[in-house]
Amino acid sequence: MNRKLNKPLIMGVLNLTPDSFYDGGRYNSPEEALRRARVMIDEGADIIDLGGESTRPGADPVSADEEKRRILPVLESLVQSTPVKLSVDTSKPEVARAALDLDVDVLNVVTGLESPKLMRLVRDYDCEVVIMHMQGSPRTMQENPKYDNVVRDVRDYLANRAEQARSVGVGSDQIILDPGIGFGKTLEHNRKLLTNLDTFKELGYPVMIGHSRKSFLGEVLGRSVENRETGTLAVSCYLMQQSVDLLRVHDVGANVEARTLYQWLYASQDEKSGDQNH
Ligand code: HH2
Repeated sequence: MNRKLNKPLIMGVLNLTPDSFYDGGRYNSPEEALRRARVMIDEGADIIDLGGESTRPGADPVSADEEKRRILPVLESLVQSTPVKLSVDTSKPEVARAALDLDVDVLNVVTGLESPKLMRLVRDYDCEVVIMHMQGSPRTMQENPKYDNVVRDVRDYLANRAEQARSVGVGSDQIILDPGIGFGKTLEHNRKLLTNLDTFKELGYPVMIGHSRKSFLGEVLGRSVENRETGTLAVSCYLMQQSVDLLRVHDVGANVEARTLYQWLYASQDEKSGDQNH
């Protein structure tokens, strides 16, 4: 069994917003944001995901101009100075195009790549895209989320979005799928998704999970958002065991350490199975 060295990839979250549920308001200037990005890169992030609009439950949308004003100066500096991949978390074609013009590698689209314009941008710029499932919109998504069967419904939705993207010429190697933990999901919905990840892996695309510091951890542990790093790490280790391909997290250093230990443990298992084969 040969596990790829950097698996899962660790995507570090960098929100340039006043109101994100954990890091909102922390990086108010491009200088502070760049400093944070450099820390995450030093800690071993494989990808940095820049966000200019909070999608936390109840969040109000912001204009494309405001999102660009928040993201583009930081993205421009990072593109010139960092060795890691860069991603932009946006659902607006205008913001996506401006980021792609600056050479961003990944578009992280929490609205399922439903916009044909965004789909064409992904095809034309040949970037990677995270297609995430959300029920409803951030403003109301947690009011009363309902599914016939959450695992099947989310899987069918993601399969359909990926197929739609392929039909306009997006390559299979560009697509990453994400069931969208906490986006129009109850505690039980989140648990069902997290315990049926094979169903998503079977679609044949890399799978990403964004569980970091989310409210399901608070509900289970009774912890505030500031005190959910340990809970996040516990779930990260479980996700590594489930062969998830990318983890989107706020605490990059801790997750990279967990991955190093996980790989070390599996390297010893690989040696054992190698011995048995001789
Ligand atoms: N979660 C958040 C934002 N973007 N993208 C993907 N693909 N998957 C996720 O689970 C995901 C995401 C929410 O987290 P955060 O960015 O920290 O908060 P906010 O939306 O309040 O800015």
